[in-house]
Amino acid sequence: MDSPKELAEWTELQMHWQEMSSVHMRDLFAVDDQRFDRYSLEACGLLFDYSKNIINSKTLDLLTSLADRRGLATKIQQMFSGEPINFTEQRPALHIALRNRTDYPIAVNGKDVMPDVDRVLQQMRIFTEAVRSGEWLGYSGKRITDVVNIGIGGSHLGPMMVTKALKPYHHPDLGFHFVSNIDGTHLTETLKKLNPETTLFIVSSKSFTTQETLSNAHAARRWLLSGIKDGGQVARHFVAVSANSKKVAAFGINPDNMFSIWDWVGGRYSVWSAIGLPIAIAIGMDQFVEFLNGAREMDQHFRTADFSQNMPVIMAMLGVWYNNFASINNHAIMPYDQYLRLLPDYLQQTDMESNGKGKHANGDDVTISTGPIIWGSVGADAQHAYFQLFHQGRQSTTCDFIVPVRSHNELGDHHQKLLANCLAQTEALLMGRSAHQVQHEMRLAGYPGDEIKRLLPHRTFSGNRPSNTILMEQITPATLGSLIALYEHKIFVQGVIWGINSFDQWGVELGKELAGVILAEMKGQSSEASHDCSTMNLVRYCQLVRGDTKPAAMKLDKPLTGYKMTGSQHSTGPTLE
Ligand code: G6Q
Repeated sequence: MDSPKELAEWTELQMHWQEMSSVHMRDLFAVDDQRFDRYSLEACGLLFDYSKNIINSKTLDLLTSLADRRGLATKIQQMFSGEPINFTEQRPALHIALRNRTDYPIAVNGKDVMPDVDRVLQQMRIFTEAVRSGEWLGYSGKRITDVVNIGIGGSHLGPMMVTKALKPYHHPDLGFHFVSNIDGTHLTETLKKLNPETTLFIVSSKSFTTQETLSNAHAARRWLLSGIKDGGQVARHFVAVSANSKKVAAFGINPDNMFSIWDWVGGRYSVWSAIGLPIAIAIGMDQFVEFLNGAREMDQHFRTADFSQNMPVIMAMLGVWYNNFASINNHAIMPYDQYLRLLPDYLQQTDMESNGKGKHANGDDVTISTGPIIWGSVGADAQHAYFQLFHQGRQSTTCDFIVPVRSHNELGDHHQKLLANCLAQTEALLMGRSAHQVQHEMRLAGYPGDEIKRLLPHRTFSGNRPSNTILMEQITPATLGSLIALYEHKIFVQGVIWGINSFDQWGVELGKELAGVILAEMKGQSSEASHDCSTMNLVRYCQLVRGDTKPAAMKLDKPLTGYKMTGSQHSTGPTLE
């Protein structure tokens, strides 16, 4: 696929934005008391209200025509039938197969993948039941009390976010921990609280070559071995999730304790696979299947609903509308639910790693804006942090407000207050506050005339700031599954419109390569690589300050000032070595 820019539909949308940019949503609501009915829809346990957007029926018609013109229906069909839509890596992107609980066959290179998916789900069931029931024992005969997932990126963010989001469904006697960072602090602080006899490690890495994960896994094994006489007992404490059985065996994990994933599962789309093992241990396999079912329901909706009633398609096209025609290139996601606090981080990866791309399928440079900057955090805290900028800042942001109607922890009227805060924000962003209204309120509050005049400009709000609101009755495994799948499909649709590959990640691969070169140099090994003088001096500075490289290998262009060079005493040896 190439650029959509030359299409007549694109030009029409550009012209249409010229009309809409002077429209205030307040006026759209004023003339249409059916606007909510018209621009909201319910599916898969989610209510999606998109009426607070700068759109009218023409906008949606034009956006739908663009989606048609980009062949979206065919692309959806290609994804669901296992075609290699990840065209740079020549692979399908088949997260939908992982939740295909109806088991219609999905073939990759002529082979139905569903029997493998079912086999691993069955393996997960047996294993999770053994851990949850206490039948799976550690080396000293004690039952497992803590599970530590070691992974990074797609092998970390999904399992962590979902495990934490579904806390009310957890096994009461098991604790869950997630270690990702190569910074030794992460593992060290995590292990401080744990007992090797009762700790189970899940090493999650599709490639099983990722430096951060492998380093943490080795350090965790040393920690465990320091207390065990019989090294063979390590098997009771380590399992792996990977597509690379050779590397897993080389690490020393028994192949019986490995859960397979496949190259057609993208890292950031892998939470539905065995990468979700910590979730399954936490909530039990039946609830994990409910999580898959929620996603499958969204898959069915996405695949079959008319675009005009299709939640992921509408959400995606609204994103295109703002990103490409209104030049709003950032999008904030605010879950009003403490359990969902990691959702923005998770979606940040899913979206930005998928659609932060600069080449079309034919290799041409992309000259339109693609993936927006995704950010956000939990409400109501966010209101006391950066919402000021939403209301009066010069930067524009589009927002998703996500809130369950019922809390798992109904504490007095806390949840009604939380709901009220969330809905009030969406209303304020829409309506703003006119000078007339502020004047009236200040008069009623007894402000003198000159004070009203002085403060009036500061207390008025323009409004007309777009937002979506997503409600669900409660966060359950199924509603969470639907919600995540909604965003996954939204991202896919946008990738189709922009003509990019949402399923590769060459930038991540680059990062993995680059660190290797500097690491070797940091350790004093000579290298062929040349660096700019900034990077070179920063490397040398670190070597000098740490003092763990031979002085002969070092020379700084500028001498270090204010630093007492005491050599290796500066390097605080990791406690896990
Ligand atoms: C996700 C990316 C990336 C990946 C990590 C971990 O789509 O590919 O975030 O998940 O780099 O990779 P491994 O699972 O191979 O360790």
